Amino acid sequence: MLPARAQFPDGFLFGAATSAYQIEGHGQGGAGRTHWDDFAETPGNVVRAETGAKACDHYTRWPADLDLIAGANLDAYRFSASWARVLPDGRGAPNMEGLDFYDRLVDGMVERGLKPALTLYHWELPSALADLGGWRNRDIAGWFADYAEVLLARIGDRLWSVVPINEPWCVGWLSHFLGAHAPGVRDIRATARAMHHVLLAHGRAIQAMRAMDQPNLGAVCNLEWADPADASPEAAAATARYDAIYNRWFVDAIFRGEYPALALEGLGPHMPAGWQDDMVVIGTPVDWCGLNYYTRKLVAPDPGPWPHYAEVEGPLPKTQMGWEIYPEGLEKFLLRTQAEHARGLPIYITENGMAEAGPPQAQGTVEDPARIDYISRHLAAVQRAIAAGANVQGYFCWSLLDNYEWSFGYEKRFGLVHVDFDSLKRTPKSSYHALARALARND
Ligand code: IFM
Repeated sequence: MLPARAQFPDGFLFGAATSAYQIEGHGQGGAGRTHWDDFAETPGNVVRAETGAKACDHYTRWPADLDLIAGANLDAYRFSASWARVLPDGRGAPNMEGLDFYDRLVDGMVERGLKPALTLYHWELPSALADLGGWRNRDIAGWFADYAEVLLARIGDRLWSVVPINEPWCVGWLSHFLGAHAPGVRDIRATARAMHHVLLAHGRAIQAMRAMDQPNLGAVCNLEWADPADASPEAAAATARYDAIYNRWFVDAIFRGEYPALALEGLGPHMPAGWQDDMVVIGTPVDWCGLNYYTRKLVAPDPGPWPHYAEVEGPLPKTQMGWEIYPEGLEKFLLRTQAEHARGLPIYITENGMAEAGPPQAQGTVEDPARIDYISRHLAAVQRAIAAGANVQGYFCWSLLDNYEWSFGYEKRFGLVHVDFDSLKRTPKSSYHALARALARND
């Protein structure tokens, strides 16, 4: 059973999150080509080579989707805009149809009493900019700030909050070191540059938005709790290195203006010249700290090249993604974030949820008790962190709809609402109904 709204502090915000490429249907409305289209069309990168061309067809079905959010008694909707829908070539002439779409969408949220929480970039880089080196090219920081200005000049007046980049670790490390996301590069020099330029773009966009008097600007990083696979000093050292790269690089830069030494050990020699001079821009103050949390990792030493670690399968129950369910990690991160990074600023859990497969039953219901249990255990972790003094002010569930789970295509189902990817019919799952009951206001 999910804890009721009344069991959280007054004003605590509940929301659902999605992203543009994962739900909109990027093949419609004049959007430009993105590096995810290129990545997916390269054999072997994505399950069944699926793309976001159709996705959930949110582009035309958005009014019904917003009704679903309001119907779950949620307060806010965390959505993203596609850079390539707004500026098909990443720069230059805007796609008016794209701007009109986001204008209508934001109006639709306001009409339903939902707070619009915008993310400017959730991974669909225009291919025209990828051709110029994408995140490896320092100029991307300026292109990104220009895109922020174009979009916010149109919709900024109605937004509750804005975040420049979703999960910079995925933009930098996952996409340029592990090669598991677009552009699928595996190169340490590209990694160092992408991990720095994505932060520079964040800082430049924050400055551009401050100059426009845009309120309530945040940063959203994904964190995975790291535990050593055994009690050896070598495992402890590997875990500290993993933690530095994954969980400290981005938040240390944004909230402390520095990079962790353990990560610089390997990335330092590959950083762009003069990177130290950018740290003031990167550390431009924000108004809140967003944290996306799903799982933890067990880490062992590895004899290979830096960073000399390997992930080891853990013993805990797992989701459809194979990710261990570990709510204690969320509690620990909230307390660490409060002490070391947010330091009094509001903290939001901007994504949390699980993938679980389950088809609709004959009577048109989808039973997902494991998701209810997952959310309820993570909300309990939030309550414990609040009781221990963390300034947590909201929780967003990932995700409203089953959607395009990147290199896993449409196979992994994170939604509170089931989507039939042939008919595009939406069926709220039992977790959706449980959330609606827990969040109902009795006044
Ligand atoms: O689907 C993703 C989302 O795009 C970013 N955060 C994690 C989710 C689940 O993998």
